[in-house]
Amino acid sequence: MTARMEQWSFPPKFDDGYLPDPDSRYWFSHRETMPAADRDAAILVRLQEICAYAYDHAPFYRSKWDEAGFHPSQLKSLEDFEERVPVIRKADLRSSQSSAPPFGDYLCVPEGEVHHIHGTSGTTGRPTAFAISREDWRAIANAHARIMWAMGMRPGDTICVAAIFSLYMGSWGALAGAERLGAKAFPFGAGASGMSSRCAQWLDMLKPAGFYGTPTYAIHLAETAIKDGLDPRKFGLRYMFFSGEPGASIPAVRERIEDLYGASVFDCGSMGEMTPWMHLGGARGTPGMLSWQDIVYTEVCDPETHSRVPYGSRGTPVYTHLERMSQPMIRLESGDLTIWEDGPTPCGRTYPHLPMGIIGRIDDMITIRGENVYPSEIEAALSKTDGYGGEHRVFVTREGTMDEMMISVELDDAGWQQGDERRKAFHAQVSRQLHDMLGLRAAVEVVAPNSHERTDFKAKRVIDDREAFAEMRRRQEGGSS
Ligand code: 8LE
Repeated sequence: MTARMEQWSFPPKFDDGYLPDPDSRYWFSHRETMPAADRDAAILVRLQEICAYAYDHAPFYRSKWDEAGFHPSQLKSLEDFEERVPVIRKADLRSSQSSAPPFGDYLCVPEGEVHHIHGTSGTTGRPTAFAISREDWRAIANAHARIMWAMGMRPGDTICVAAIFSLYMGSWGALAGAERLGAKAFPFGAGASGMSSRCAQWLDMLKPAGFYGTPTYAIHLAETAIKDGLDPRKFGLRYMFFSGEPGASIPAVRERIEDLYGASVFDCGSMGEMTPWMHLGGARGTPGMLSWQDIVYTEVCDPETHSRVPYGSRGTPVYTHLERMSQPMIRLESGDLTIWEDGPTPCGRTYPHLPMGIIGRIDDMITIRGENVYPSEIEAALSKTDGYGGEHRVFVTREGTMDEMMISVELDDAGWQQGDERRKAFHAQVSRQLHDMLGLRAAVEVVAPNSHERTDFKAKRVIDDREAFAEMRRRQEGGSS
C-alpha cells in the first residue's frame, strides 16, 4: 500500500516541480483518501524509522528514552508508541537549548545544514530557537502548498501574507507554501505603524485571491479599510486562511469575517515547533480543521495520562513529525484543547477532523464560581450577539475569597449612536447570551466602539490579576513586604 503513497519516503524527498491535475481537489489523492487503517500501518513504519533516527542522532531523545525504558526496536504498534514513548514539553526543549546552545541536543543534522533560524514569540523567559535545514524547508513548502491546494488556492493566484515577518513561523510558513504552489506571493507583512491603512490600499489595488493573517487582524483590517472609505468586499478576496489563535473555527467569528470580505475562511495551525504547522488545516467542504496524519502524526490525548481519547472527546493534541529531519518533535505535548472526530470528512479525506478547531490553551481556562470557561467561548457568545462592536476585554480578579469576572464589550457604531435605551438593551442581551451559552453570570460593561485596542497579531483579551494578587500575598506572608 505504501507503494501507492505519493512522495512518501524517509528521509522525505519531494518533486518540487509536481502539481496535481488542475481539476483535482486533492494534491496527493491516494495519501489523502486512502483507508485510515492503511495509512496508520504506513505511519507505524515511519515512526519506527524516525524513532531509530532520533535515537541515533539526538542525545536528548536517547537519554529520555533510556530513562523511560523505551528503545525504538520495541515499537510494534501505534499503541506501543502511545504507551511507551514519553511526551516532551516546551520546557524540555528550553532546558536542552540552555545546556547545549544554541539549538539543543535534539538537532539531528550538522549545523552547517541549517537554512533558517526562527523561534518562539514569547516575550518572557528564554526563547527557543527553531533550526530548520534546507531539506526540511523544502518539505515544509511542499506540505503547505498541498494544504493550501485543499483550501482552493491555485498556481497564479496572488496571496497576501499579512503577518509580521520576524521569527514568527506563521508568515514564513504561509510564504513558503505560496511560493511552492506557484502563486504570486505578496508578503505584505504587518507590525509597523500605519501598515493597516497601507495594506487595505494595496489589497484594493492588487485584488489578491488569498489572504493570510490572524482572525483578529482581519477584523481590524476591515474596520481600518471601512474607516478609510474602502469596501473590503471589493478587494476580491476568495479565500482567507488563519492561524495563531482561535477564531476561524468559531462559527460567529468565521461568518463575521466572511461577511466583511465576501471570502471563504479556513482555519489552520498547530505550533511553531511543529512546522509545517498547517498539518492541522482546513479544506474546502469541511468546516474546522483536518489532522493531516501523514505529515504530523497527531494523537488527541488525556492531558494527565497522554493516552489517546476516543473520537468525539476532548483532549490535548500530542504531535510527532513525520517529515522533518533537523529538529524532529516526537510526542510534543501542545497544552491546547480540542475535540477530534473520526474521518472521512465531507471533502472525502480520511483524516481525523477537529470540527471546533483548537478551543484554546488548557492553562487559559478560567473558573468562575465553579463554571469553567475558555476565552474563545466568550468570544463565540459575544460574536453571536447582535450589535457586538468587535472587541472586548475579560477582567478576572479576586475579591475576598471569590473570583470575579467583568466583561467590557463594545457596542457597534450604529447602536451606540442610538443612545441610552439601546445601550441598556445591548447590556441585557450580552448578559443573557453569556448566561444561556456559558452559564456565566458576569458583570458586563458596555463601551463605545473602538474603546479597546486592536492588534495585528494574536489578541490578548483576558486581563487576569489573580496570579499577581496571589503572588503579592505570598510575598507579604513571607514577610518581605
Ligand atoms: C487556535 C501556528 C502558528 C505558527 O501560527 C503559531 O501561532 O505558532 P505559535 O506562535 O508557536 O503559537 C502556537 C499556539 O497558538 C498554539 O499552541 C495555540 O494555542 C495557538 N494557535 C495556533 N493556531 C491556532 C491556535 N489556536 N486556533 C488556531 N488555528
